[in-house]
Amino acid sequence: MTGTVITVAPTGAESSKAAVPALPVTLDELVATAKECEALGASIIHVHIRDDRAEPTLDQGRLRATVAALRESTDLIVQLSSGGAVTDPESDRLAVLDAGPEMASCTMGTVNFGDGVFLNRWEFIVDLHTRMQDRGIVPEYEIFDLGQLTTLQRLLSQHGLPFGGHVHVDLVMGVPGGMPGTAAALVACEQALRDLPAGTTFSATGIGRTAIPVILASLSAGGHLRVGMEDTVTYAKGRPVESNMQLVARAAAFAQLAQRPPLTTAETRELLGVPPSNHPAAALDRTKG
Ligand code: KMH
Ligand code: ZN
Repeated sequence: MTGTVITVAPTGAESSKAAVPALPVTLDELVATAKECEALGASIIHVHIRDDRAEPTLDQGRLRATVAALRESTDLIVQLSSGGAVTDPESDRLAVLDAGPEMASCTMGTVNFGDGVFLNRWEFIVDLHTRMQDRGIVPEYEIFDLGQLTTLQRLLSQHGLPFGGHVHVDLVMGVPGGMPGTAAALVACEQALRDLPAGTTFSATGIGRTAIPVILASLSAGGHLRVGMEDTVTYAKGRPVESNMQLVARAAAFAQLAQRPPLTTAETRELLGVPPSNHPAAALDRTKG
């Protein structure tokens, strides 16, 4: 078993700055969080951005500036969210790829999402997957329910492996409308993952109070971890999360206890088939359509 990939998802599109004042919403706040979390063991950053009113946005100029600033200040693998907010149109979500990230999320199906619907039609999924292949962007396939792993199998068999040839999925567990954040659900997914290409890796995140059970289940099943204020804003009963650092430090401590210490950014790049940051391919102009 390898060490642990820790992804930090610092902001998300759901929590408001008013309700969660510690949420990083400006570019300066995001870069500061990124540096702190990298120092504690994160190797990927899953990015949603906000506008001047701290509302979620997919503004192209801001996305490009964010990718540039994170690459300048950290060696983290920059993974832009193509999921956005449930209200974002497909065209804006596809255009996220124009900002030239090294990785982007790619969700494998429609799911009820609290009171909303997170829409991911088959044709849209294929469009995202094939555009990422063409542009040298490594996908992270987001899985909100067991059947979405079957959709991933169908996608890969009809449209081929992702750029880099390695398949990496993230189990997003405990969304109201998706699979529960339980060890049993994680094990069911881990079994289904065996039908995917050899070497497929997975991380898992548990929304809200499912965060800790999912961390423990994932580590013991050979999986990796995603943590951050996108998914968890309460550290323990009655204790709001103070910063993303707190969540990354806790994940890194659990990983150490499991004798699967956090992987460096270089090790994570190698594992997931993301070109090294000093490799000519890392400077590929992914912004061309
Ligand atoms: N904000 C959710 C509607 C992703 O980033 O790709 C979608 C989401 C998944 O967070
Ligand atoms: Zn997200």
